[in-house]
Amino acid sequence: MIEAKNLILKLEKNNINFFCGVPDSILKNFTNYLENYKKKKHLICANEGGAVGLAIGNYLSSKKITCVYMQNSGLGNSVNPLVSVAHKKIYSIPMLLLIGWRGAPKLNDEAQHKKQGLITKEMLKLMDIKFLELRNKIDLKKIPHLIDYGVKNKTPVAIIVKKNVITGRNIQKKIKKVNVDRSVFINELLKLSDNKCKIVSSTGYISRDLFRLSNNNFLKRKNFYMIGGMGHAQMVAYGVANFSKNKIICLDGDGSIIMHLGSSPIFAGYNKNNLKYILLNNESHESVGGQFCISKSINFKKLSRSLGFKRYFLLKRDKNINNILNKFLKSKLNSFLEVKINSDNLESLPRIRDVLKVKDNFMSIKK
Ligand SMILES: Cc1ncc(C[n+]2csc(CCOP(=O)(O)OP(=O)(O)O)c2C)c(N)n1
Repeated sequence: MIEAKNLILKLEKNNINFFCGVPDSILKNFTNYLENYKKKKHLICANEGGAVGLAIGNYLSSKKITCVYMQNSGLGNSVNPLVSVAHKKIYSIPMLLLIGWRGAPKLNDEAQHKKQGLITKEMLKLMDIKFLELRNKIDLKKIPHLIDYGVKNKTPVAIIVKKNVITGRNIQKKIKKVNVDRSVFINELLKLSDNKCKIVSSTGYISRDLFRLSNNNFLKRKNFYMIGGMGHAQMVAYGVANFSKNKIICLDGDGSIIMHLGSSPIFAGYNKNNLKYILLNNESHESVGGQFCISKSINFKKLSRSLGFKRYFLLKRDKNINNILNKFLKSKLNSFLEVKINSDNLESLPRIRDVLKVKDNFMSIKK
């Protein structure tokens, strides 16, 4: 096991003085340690491609390499700037990727991580990115050599790391219970929307909680859980609504809407009234450790208006759920509901495993 602090000190000793990326549960201790760093040294980005872009820009003006951290599911988001800008055959820009390796072979992980876990090394090889797997303290000694290789050859290099390798102090974040509880809200949503209403939910705890609360009447409720493809729930919901008469609700998270915010004006431009958008805003990336999210500084009322939504509803307190949710569900105009929710770290939520059954149920294919 490797102490997060020692890993960070090692990187800093090797001339890395800027960290950026998208949070990941495997790297939770690493990003927890960076949390007190100022913006000039650490920035949480909207998506992994953006983080690679930042690393490229940093290098262009400082000649120093940046550490870009991500979960391997974010590798896809970063492929484009890696292979069409940073690659040796184009601008040849060094950087160090630190990748949380979910779904590594022989490890039992969730459905969405299985394929990505198997192809992570292959993807790096295809992109000509030299990498090492960090397993223990001894591997720390290999890092200077890897960074050296990246700097000398002016190319991205990578470290991949499995679960439970990077340790750290268990920081218990103070949880303010002033807003709405996610579970209470989802329960009300399931009660107030009829069974024909279909919900497309985003990655992480939101889908797992919806799954848990819908499970009693699994065959009656038709939900599509976006266990992977973070940030794409909006476009999936749009596609479903496009060819359906049913009411479709996109149940999204703040980290997720921000990851691919460009989809939002497209979503808002949908011109039938069977599609609705709900943002569960806890101002954090709760499912992977509660890291900061830039949503904290966004005024979603103003944003939703300029994205093209005709109505904005805000829900902040449990006692108003029924009233506001009813108005929102009945609204004929394309509407955006922002629900300010508490963070709760409910790691014990069930995992969604039988994904083909979920799809068949959603598409009403009976077997
Ligand atoms: C492309 C990609 N990058 C990173 C992750 C890891 N990840 C899973 S859930 C999550 C946080 C989602 O945040 P938000 O939408 O605000 O929902 P919350 O967890 O707060 O409920 C992250 C970063 C991922 N699944 N996919």
